[in-house]
Amino acid sequence: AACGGGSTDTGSSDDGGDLIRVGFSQLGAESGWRTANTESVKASLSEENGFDLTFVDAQQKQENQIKALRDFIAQDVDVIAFSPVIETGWDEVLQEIKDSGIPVVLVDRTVDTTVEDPFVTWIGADFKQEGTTAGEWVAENAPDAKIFELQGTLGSGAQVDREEGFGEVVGDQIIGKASGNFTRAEGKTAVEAALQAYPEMTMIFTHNDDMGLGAIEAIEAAGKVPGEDIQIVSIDGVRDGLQALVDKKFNYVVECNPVFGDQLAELITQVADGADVPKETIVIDAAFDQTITQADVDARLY
Ligand code: GZL
Repeated sequence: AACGGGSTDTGSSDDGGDLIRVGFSQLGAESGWRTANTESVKASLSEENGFDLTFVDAQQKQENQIKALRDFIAQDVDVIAFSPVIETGWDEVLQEIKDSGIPVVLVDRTVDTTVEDPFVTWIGADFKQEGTTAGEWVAENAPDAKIFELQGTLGSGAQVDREEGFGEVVGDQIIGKASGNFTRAEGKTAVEAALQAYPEMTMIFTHNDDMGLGAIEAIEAAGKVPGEDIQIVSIDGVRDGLQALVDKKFNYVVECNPVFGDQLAELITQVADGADVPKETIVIDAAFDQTITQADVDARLY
C-alpha cells in the first residue's frame, strides 16, 4: 500500500503514480477551530504538493468516521489520517486498518484503544496544558470565582484533558459542569440552563470559543454583562473568540492552534516513504488577555 516519492513499479508520473494517496476522516465542522483546521489540511495536502486527498466530514458522528476509515481501506490508500470525535470505540476498525498494512497518522484528537501500536504518529495540541494554563490564570486573577465549566464533546480527548488540567488547579472553585458539544448553539442552551441552576455563578470556563460565544448570548439574554457579572475563560483563540476578548466579553483565551497542515503534510510524506517519524508533534499554543488590541485580532490568520 505504501508508495511515496521516488520511482515505483507502477510506472511513470503521468498516471499520478507519484501522488501520495491520503484518506482523511475529519470529525465535523462544529466550530471555527475545525473550519480553520480543515482549510489548513486541504491547502497543505493539495495535488500540487504531491497528494491525492480523499477528505470526508463525519458531522461529529463516530459511525460516519468508521465508515470513512473502512472506505479508505477498500481504496487501499497509502496513508490514513483522522481526528477521532471521541477517544473510545475504535478498536475494531483500528485493528482492520492495522491488518491492511496502511499506516495511520492521528490528527488533533486522541484515541484510547486496546489495539497494539495503532498509529505511527500523532500531531496536535497539549490539551491538558491548555486546561492548566486557563486554571492558572483563574487562580491568579479570580481566586474567589464560582465557576461553571462548559465542556466540549463528552469523551473527546480535548474535553477529558482540558477538564483534568483545569480541575487540578482550581477544581474546588467549580460549582457545576455541562457539555455544549463544542458548538455555539449547544453552548448557549447549556448556559441558559446553568444560569437558572447556579445563580451564584461568577465565571464560565468554556472548552472552546464557539460555546463561549453562545454563553455570551445566554448571559446577555438574562440581563447580565459577560466579562463582568460573569467572566469567561476560553480555549481556541479563533478570530471571533479574540474579538470577544477585545470587546471585553471574554476575559482570557488560551490558544489551540489549528493551522498545522504543513507539518501534517511533512509527517505524511515521511510516513509514506517509511521514514522514521517522532511519536508525537505538539503544536505550540499562546494565550491572550484583555490587553490584546484590535490590530492583533485583525492580523490573525484565522
Ligand atoms: C482542539 C479541537 C477542539 C477545539 C474545538 O484541538 O479538537 O475541537 O478546541 C473543536 O473548537 O471542536
